[in-house]
Amino acid sequence: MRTHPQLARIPAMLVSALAFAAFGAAAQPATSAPPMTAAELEAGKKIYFERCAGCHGVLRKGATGKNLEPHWTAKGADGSMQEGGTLKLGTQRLERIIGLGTEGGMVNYDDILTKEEINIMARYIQQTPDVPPEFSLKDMEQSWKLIVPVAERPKRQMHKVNLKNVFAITLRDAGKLALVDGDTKEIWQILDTGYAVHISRLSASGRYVYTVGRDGLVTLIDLWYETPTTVATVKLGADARSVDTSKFKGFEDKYLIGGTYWPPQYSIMEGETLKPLKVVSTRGNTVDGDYHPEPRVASIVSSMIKPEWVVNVKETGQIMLVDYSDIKNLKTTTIESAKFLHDGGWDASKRYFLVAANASNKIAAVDTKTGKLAALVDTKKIPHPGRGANFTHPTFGPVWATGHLGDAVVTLISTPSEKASDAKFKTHNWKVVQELPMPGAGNLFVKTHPKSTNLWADMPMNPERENAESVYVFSLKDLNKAPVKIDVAKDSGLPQTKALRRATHPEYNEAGDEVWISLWGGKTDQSAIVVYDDKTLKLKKVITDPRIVTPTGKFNVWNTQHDIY
Ligand code: DHE
Repeated sequence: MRTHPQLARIPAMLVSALAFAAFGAAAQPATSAPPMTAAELEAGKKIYFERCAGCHGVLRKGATGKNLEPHWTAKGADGSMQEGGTLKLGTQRLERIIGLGTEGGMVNYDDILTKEEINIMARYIQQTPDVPPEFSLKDMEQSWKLIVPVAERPKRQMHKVNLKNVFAITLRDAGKLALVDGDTKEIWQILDTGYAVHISRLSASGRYVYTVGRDGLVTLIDLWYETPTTVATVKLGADARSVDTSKFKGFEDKYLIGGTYWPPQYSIMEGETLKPLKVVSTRGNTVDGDYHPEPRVASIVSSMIKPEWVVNVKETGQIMLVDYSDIKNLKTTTIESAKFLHDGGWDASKRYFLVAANASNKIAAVDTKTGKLAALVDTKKIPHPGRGANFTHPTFGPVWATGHLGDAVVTLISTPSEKASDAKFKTHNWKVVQELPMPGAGNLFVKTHPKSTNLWADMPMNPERENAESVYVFSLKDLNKAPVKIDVAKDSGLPQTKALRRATHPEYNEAGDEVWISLWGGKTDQSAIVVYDDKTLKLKKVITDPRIVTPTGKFNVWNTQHDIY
């Protein structure tokens, strides 16, 4: 059968980068699943990986998204649509869910996928899941490219760009990273990276940017060249989300750690070359005591007070403190928290790491000094902090903020402080002290800055266009006041498109007086980065260019290097 023209538009580069060929033998349709041609199966496999696996898991056991195994997606072998009193989904219902989304938080795909693609996906997820191959240290070594050895790199910064105010910006569907000069707001360089770079992190030195693509490709970019240059790449596996360097004194940038969704493991590399050194599986038991075959590595952060990384394992709900002082004799502390661990950030003191256990509607706080769980805080539905935001609340002292995908609030949690002047706030510690009402659910990221009196919150996953395309700004001086709405799509001056132009990921500049918002449009639409003055909330600049497509995360060098949020 001929591939649908929409599918033929997907660049061949992405297909090979995603290594779908490596996903093993073609899936064998379960006896009850609707038939599919080999071309449809391949298309389904590719779309599932790009759009669905992040939430539902490669093995479709479910995490942020529901379980999608055939026992309840497909008809029984006898044609029955019931299993133990549960109504099975079947093609028509699945098509509706994929197209229109659900109230449970599943986004609608009718503006991203064609009708035919939606039909393919509805049939694909009734088939037995494909089990991708493992990825060993040897596979990493074979993928490793040291493009410029350390000795051949510049000995000093070869330009006058203010590196502290450079922004690394993911161009998601283009598989690229834009480096934008924050002072001039000019695009400095656009580089090829892995597909849909999820995060960029900075070296402790501030010289190197590390990106990790959804396809598991880590790219090491040297900012000292006349124009930023990729000096090494390595593949971690088939599907990844997180990286960080070693930041403890004496170990600065000696190592890099990367976490993968598939295979479920983390890998340790040399920080300046990406030479693979060690792979550690995260397979094991959940906090409930059940074995899980796919415990994916979610957020990772490097401690400044010990030679340790905090590695959050999604499906098991276990937080691992990985001591990198002797990687041949690796010691890890495993801290029980709750499921499913996702994203998170430091409190203001940088002693506690707060991470969303999103399916449990909790925030887990780990004390990196004692190596123990400090608290499990109940919150509203599906907390999604990004890295969160820290500020001093007028009544409750130091707080850390998280937004929610599943509820219309921003939650403020009191965090401990060793300052004598904060002793009076101790009784509030690890309690939700305030919930700031938002106009709807669907928040992904909140942000503030020590020099700012504002708290910015996006809501790109809200189903209403006017909400998804706007951001909301709370005044820290009066948190009882409703937030100011800013219509980012309108301010961009770009024409309205069929696809939503989601306003997302507020990021401050180095000075803390500007906020940059990504306007994340359709994969073929020109998008923009819209810059606001933080004090006046007035539009300052629209950075747009035909190459700016699907911008998502933005990482200011100084703020990322120093965990300022
Ligand atoms: Fe993310 C952070 C996983 C969907 C943009 N995202 C993270 C982190 C994880 C994660 C584990 C924390 C990394 C760290 O700190 O080490 N994200 C996932 C998913 O599993 C999920 C739900 C589905 C998927 O298939 O990936 C998902 N994420 C998205 C998006 O749809 C976003 C908006 C656009 C995209 O690129 O796909 C998106 N995620 C981001 C960004 C961050 C992030 C920008 C970094 C936030 C920060 O400020 O540090």
